Parts: sequence; C-alpha cells; structure tokens
Amino acid sequence: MQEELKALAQAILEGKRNEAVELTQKLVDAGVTPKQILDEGLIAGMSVAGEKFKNGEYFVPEILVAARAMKASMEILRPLLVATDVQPIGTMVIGTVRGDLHDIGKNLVAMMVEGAGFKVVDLGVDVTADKFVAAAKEHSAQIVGMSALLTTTMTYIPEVIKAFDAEGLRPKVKLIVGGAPVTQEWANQIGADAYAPDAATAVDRCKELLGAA
Ligand code: B1M
Repeated sequence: MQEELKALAQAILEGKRNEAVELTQKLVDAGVTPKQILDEGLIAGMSVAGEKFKNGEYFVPEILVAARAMKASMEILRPLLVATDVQPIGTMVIGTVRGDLHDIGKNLVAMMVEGAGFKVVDLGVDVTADKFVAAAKEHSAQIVGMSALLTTTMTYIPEVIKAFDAEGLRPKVKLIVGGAPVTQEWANQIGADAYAPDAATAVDRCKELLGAA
C-alpha cells in the first residue's frame, strides 16, 4: 500500500480531488489505519504544496485545489479518526475579525493548518472578541488565529488580544495574526504571539507556538 499512499500524496499535491477520494477509500478498504493515511497521504501532500507555495512554485489557485482535495479525503477519514481516537496535534480557533467579510486567505490558513494535523474550529467572518474567547474556552484551543484584510478592521485585533488578556487566557492560548495589511512589526507592537505573511508560514508558526502553549 506504500505506492497508493505516495499516489494519494501526489493527488493532493496536484489537487486531483476525485483521485484523492478514490485512493483514500481504497486505502481504508485495504485496512490501512486512518492515522497512516492522514500522515503519509494527506499531510505529506499538503506539506509539499506548502513548500512549493513558499518557494513561489505554487500560487493561491494551486493551494486551493490541493486543500479542496484534502478536504474531500478528510470527509472519509474524519469519522474514522474520531472512532480510533487519533488526537490532533493541537487545536486552533480561527476567524476573520469583526466588520471584515474577507475569508479567502483565512480559509487557506485554516485548510493548511488542518492539513498539518491540527483540529481547526473556523468561526467564519465578522467575529467579535467575545466569540473568539468563548470558542477558545469551549474547544480548549492552544492557538487562536485572527485574520484582517482591511486597514479599518485590523485595528480590532488589539481589542481581541485585550479580551484574552482580561480573561487571563494568554499563558494557555497563543494568538497568531495575519492578513494583507498586517505586518510583523505591527504584530509585535500589539503584543501578538506570532504573525505569518502567508498560509504556509502560518503552519510553521502554529507548530512553533504549540511548544510555547
Ligand atoms: Co475587498 N478589499 N473589500 N473584497 N478585496 C481588499 C482587501 C482591498 C485591498 C482592495 C483594494 O482596494 N485594492 C481593499 C482594502 C483596502 C484597505 O483597507 N487598505 C478592499 C476593500 C476596500 C473592500 C470593501 C470595503 C469594498 C467596498 O465595499 N467598498 C469591501 C469590505 C467588505 C467587508 O469586509 N466589510 C470589500 C469586499 C470584498 C469582496 C466581498 C468583494 C471580496 C471578498 C470575498 C471573500 O473573501 N469571500 C473582496 C476581495 C476578493 C478583495 C481582494 C481583491 C482579494 C483578497 C483576497 O482574497 N486575496 C483584495 C485586494 C487584494 O488583496 N489584491 C481586497 C487572496 C488571499 C489568498 O490573500 O487574504 O491576503 P489574503 O491572505 C493571505 C495572507 O494575507 C495570509 O495568508 C493568506 C494566504 O497566503 N493571511 C494570514 C490571511 N489571513 C491570515 C491569518 C493568519 C496568518 C496569515 O493567521 C491567523
């Protein structure tokens, strides 16, 4: 089944959704564990896609189709993973902040972080500080991600950070920020724990933050 696992990683990398779904089902039927299919098929494929994105070999459309293929395969694996109690490497709550309806970049980050083995709770767009805090508590998230695409909404991010401070959650929950107008310098200034300029780097930062959470 090693060949099929490699083929699955390749199908994810190339964004071939139907092929990825077929191979995932074939591997499940052959008795390969959901964990192995996740690690050596889906995550392996998404990691290479992430590297290519960072190197400038892949652009947003390629990442989107790869993530879509991964999501389709995950539909098959998710119930099996739950049944076998495979633990995610961490939990991230993510959303686009209040007043902001842009979600393409946030979705990419969510998909890639999920592809790296995290459980991701996506709160959608126009998310208030209260909602971020409540979801972080409910899901015992180690990481909360905030996305903002407008100069008028990025200013809400410090409000969310203040809410986490006020709840005394900062030692347990690490906050990562991103979106076109957000910079590393600004992230430092507002006291965020991490900043990522793109979805692939967000995966690296989230893994680093897990060590700190
Ligand atoms: Co809007 N929009 N938009 N828009 N829009 C921008 C952002 C804008 C730069 C266009 C422009 O004027 N040139 C401008 C903002 C100007 C500013 O604030 N400085 C703008 C504006 C003004 C507006 C409206 C106000 C327009 C109006 O109605 N007058 C309005 C606002 C609505 C609202 O949110 N309240 C609006 C509406 C819309 C649409 C609904 C039409 C649509 C959004 C559809 C959707 O998202 N479902 C839209 C779009 C598509 C854009 C542009 C064209 C593209 C954004 C995008 O999806 N990029 C954008 C111009 C542009 O960027 N060229 C623009 C692709 C995406 C993959 O990149 O989101 O940057 P991005 O995400 C990257 C990184 O930033 C990072 O990783 C991602 C992937 O690598 N990243 C993170 C993102 N979030 C992260 C979180 C992290 C880490 C990394 O950690 C948690």
